[in-house]
Order: sequence, then structure tokens, then C-alpha cells
Amino acid sequence: MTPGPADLLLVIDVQVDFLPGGALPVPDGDAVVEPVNALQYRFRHVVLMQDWHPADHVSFADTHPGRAPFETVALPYGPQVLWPRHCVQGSPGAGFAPGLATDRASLVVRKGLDPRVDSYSAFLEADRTTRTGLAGALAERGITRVVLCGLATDFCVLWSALDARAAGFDVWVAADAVRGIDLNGSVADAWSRMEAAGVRRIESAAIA
Ligand code: VGL
Ligand code: ZN
Repeated sequence: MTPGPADLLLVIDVQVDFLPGGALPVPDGDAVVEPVNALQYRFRHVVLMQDWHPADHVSFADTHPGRAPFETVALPYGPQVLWPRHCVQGSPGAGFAPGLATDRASLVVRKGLDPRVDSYSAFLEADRTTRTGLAGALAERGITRVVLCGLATDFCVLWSALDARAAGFDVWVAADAVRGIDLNGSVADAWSRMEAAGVRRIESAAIA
């Protein structure tokens, strides 16, 4: 694949709290920084996503007395996995990973700001109704193809890829530039769901 003017690199949540040592570490998460940077210099259009929660966010286990991280609770919009508190707005953990290139992006989009609603997806919050505005921004730029990379394969990358497909984009995931959390086989599950939705898998070396 040779990126052209209608192609976008969508960098998902490469943030301090998702790296080893962070609040919600993705195993080997820091390994994405180098391939993500290399990819950024091959695309004309780059968007950086940032998980960006208020301190009392509904996805945090400590917002639900008696609940522990990685349990699932029922919320008005459906089941919600509870997480350790992470990516709190303005905190060091919410910042971009050290070494992540940020000079190429034309847009940084933050998600998960509503205290009552989570948003794994870059396009649509967990209520499946509230839009982040990203699809409109991409439409205005004439984007037709989206290549995803970043963290985590089985949550924010997965949901963003599925919603990008649903929005009509041609969608690819750079397999060596993502890492997953992997709760009960969720990484393998994510790849099969993406494949079933027509999301294509590519190695970043094949993008030049
Ligand atoms: C993510 C869990 C909670 C992600 C964000 O970026 O994949 N996962 N918040
Ligand atoms: Zn989050």
C-alpha cells in the first residue's frame, strides 16, 4: 500500500497509562511507538486519538463501590468492563507516550469525556449514539481509507475499526503496530470480529 491523499493514519491511544508501568498497562504496549512513528511519516493525514476521562468516570472501578477492576457491570447502554482509573484529563498518565511523534498530526481527538459514557471507539461513544465528530472531519478531508495502529487491539482499536467500517471507510489495521490487553482471549476474538467485518490486516513494512 502506498498512502495517497485519501488515506489516513489513525493512531489510537498511545498514552502513558497504557504503557508498562502505567495505570492500565497493555503488555508490550511501548513496542508500538517505533512502528507508529515510522508510519506517521508515510501518511499525509494523521489523527491522534486520546482517551480523556474525568476523575469520576463511569468506566473506573473505584466509581462503583464494592467493584474491582476487570469486572463487568450493567450500565444503561449495556455491559461495561470496569478499569483501573486511567487517562484522567490533564494527568501525566493521559499524556502521549514518551517518544511518540506528535508533529505530523493535523488533529487530536479526545474521547470518553462524558462522566456517564465510555468510548472505546474513535467515532461513536458506548451509548452508540453520541458522535465524536471524527467521521465528519474525515469526510471533509476526502478520506476514504483508514489505517489503524496503537492501543489496545481488543478494545479501542477493535471498536474504532468496526465503526470505521460501519461509516463506509476502507479499513486496515497495522498488525505489528498494535498490542492488546487480552482479557479471556479478547485479542483473538478482536481479530476474528474485525476480519468478519471486512477489516484488513497489514504489516507496516508493506506500507511505503
Ligand atoms: C482502552 C480500556 C479503557 C483502550 C481505553 O485504549 O483500548 N481500553 N480505556
Ligand atoms: Zn478509557
